[in-house]
Amino acid sequence: MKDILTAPFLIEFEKTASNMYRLGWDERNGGNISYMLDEKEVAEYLDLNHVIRDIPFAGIQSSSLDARPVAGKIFLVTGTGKYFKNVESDPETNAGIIRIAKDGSHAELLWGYKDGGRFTSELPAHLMSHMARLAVDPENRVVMHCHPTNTLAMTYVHPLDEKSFSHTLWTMSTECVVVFPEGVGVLPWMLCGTDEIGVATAEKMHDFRIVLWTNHGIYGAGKTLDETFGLIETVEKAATIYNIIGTRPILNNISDENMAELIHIFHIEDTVRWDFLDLPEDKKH
Ligand code: 2HA
Ligand code: ZN
Repeated sequence: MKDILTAPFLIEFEKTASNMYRLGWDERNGGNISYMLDEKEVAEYLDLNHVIRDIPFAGIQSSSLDARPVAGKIFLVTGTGKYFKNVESDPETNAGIIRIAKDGSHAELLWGYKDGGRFTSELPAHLMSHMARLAVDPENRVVMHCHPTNTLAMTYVHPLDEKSFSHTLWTMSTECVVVFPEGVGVLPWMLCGTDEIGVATAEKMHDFRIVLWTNHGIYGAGKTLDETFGLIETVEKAATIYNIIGTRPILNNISDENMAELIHIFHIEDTVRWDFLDLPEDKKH
């Protein structure tokens, strides 16, 4: 059996947490990551028949979380109350590897949460988001939540409707429409850690890989840690430019016609939200 601390998936996870921390996205115990692992890969490092302990989905109502679509799946997940700052130096305490039980009713701990801890309180939102993303993209593996400063600030001052929020972000950097052509989903302020916010996030995840939580942060989903990190990084960059511009008048903007050119050059005609642009019908395809 190989040493789990040398596993590439764990090392990449640790480095991602460190990068997110250094970018100021995860103060204190803010943020959480869940990463669906490949069972065969995990079996090189852990005895999959050895369950350290069962962890109930405490506080999660079975009526809203039916985890059966991900039963048997293995996830690497940050721990509740743990700091992103410390994941890299002590992954076994600050993260854990869990398998969703066969009947979807609880999780089996295979490694980690060494101090008796458990997974993030946001696990309902994560699992519901995984299931929602997997339904539209079978290759989705990652759900990431964090508190990027500028995106958060923008939710205080920008109208929250998805068309206008997405459009503003698209105009803040030429690459934005290419990186997230579906735009971003936006939720109003909601109580975090609850089934309700989990259900609302997962509903948005059918249409978006990025869901903003007003006055709180961001949920991102993707096929890899890099892709998901890069998505959030691009949104946060756009929000930073928005905040730097502030209330000064914009003299030179990216027009919807410019965006149509980008859409054609990058062949994202089928994924872009055309209804988030104001273009005549004949310019939309
Ligand atoms: O886990 O970010 O939303 C800490 C949080 C909760
Ligand atoms: Zn949070």
